[in-house]
Amino acid sequence: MNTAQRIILHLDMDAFFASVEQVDQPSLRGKPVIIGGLSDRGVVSTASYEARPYGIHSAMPMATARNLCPHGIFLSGRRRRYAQISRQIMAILQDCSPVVEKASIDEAYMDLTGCERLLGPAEDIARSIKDRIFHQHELTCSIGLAPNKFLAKIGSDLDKPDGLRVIPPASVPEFMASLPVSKLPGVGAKTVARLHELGISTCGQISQFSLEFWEAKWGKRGRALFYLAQGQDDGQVVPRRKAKSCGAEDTFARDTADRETIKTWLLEQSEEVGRSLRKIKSRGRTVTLKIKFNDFQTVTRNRTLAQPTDCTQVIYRTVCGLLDEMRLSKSVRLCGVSVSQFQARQSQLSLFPEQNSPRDRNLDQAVDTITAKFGNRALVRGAVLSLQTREPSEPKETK
Ligand code: TTP
Ligand code: MG
Repeated sequence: MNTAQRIILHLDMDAFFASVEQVDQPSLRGKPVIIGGLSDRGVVSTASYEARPYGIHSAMPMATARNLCPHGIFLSGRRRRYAQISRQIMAILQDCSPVVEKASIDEAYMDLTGCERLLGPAEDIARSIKDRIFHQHELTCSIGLAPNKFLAKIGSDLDKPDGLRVIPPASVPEFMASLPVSKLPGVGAKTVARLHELGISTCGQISQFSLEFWEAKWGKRGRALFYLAQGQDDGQVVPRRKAKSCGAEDTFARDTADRETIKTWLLEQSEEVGRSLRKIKSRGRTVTLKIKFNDFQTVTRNRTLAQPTDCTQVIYRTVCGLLDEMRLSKSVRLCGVSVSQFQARQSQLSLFPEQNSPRDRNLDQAVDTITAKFGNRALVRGAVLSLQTREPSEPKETK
């Protein structure tokens, strides 16, 4: 494996959700801000750097976080706002290089190999990315630069927050020698314990045993461990494939069996899905309704339309029809809408009339124009607003 030729950048935003809140609400700056589910079963999504000295971290039960930092500011978070900022950050990266792989809502890899001739040294590119993100969003990020994805990701974590760590190829053996085994991807608490039994706590110690030793011990996993411990990884930076479906779902703060409440959520989700489809200039033929009951049983129902659609009203009417046909024997915990089976837009006249009326299309256009100008929350169809003042949804954040 030859990893010396590539220059890989990994970028990860600092305390992402909490930092966005601190930018949008300046009164929160410098304060411990904790984002997550605020109900009894809620967990922490993230905490600002001011909250971290109290021991608060992602995935911790919210009740524990409240005990650790009673004066903290606890917020349920605004997923769509974070997704919007995430898209804008990815656009800044794509401006520098087309080879950008979005790894999660706040992290991405870039392959800068060959970019240096055009854009200057990789470290300068990294600094200019950090500057642009800060100037446009007042947000800081941390970047790792290394000969492969694995090392770049480790690098971005080393000097957080607002870090920039370069791991040159020549320094890799020394860097790996002292790196704790727990930093290796796929090495969880169990593997760490088994390695400790062998007297191994650093990657350097793994490398003291031969490839044959690790293969005999743990097979394929042992082989992967051996190469990773030497800082070798030939994973490619793969720009995301085009979406095959577009969806939105929400977990309710309180389970409900009330169809009208569910339909109001379906309207907001249809709005979101329709807007996304129009933005990416795609239309889909299959509309799917997803319902998760309070015992976690999940049911999906779908309908294939005669014509592909990107129209909010068509999506909404279809999922409402599917809901009407569904028996709600138990309370519902989550509902979701998705559209799939994308088809290219056709300019020639269709044999079938559009299922959405000109009035629906005009309404979609008006909503899109206003949200493009003022953000996604600027205009939400009336029914959604009346629901939101009654019952905010629990955020469901996944990385
Ligand atoms: P991370 O990058 O893991 O965390 P972070 O950006 O908040 O903090 P750091 O400076 O250490 O990178 O995750 C990015 C966002 O993803 C985070 O702000 C909230 C969300 N998230 C969850 O919702 N649940 C989780 O368990 C984790 C780890 C993250
Ligand atoms: Mg982050």
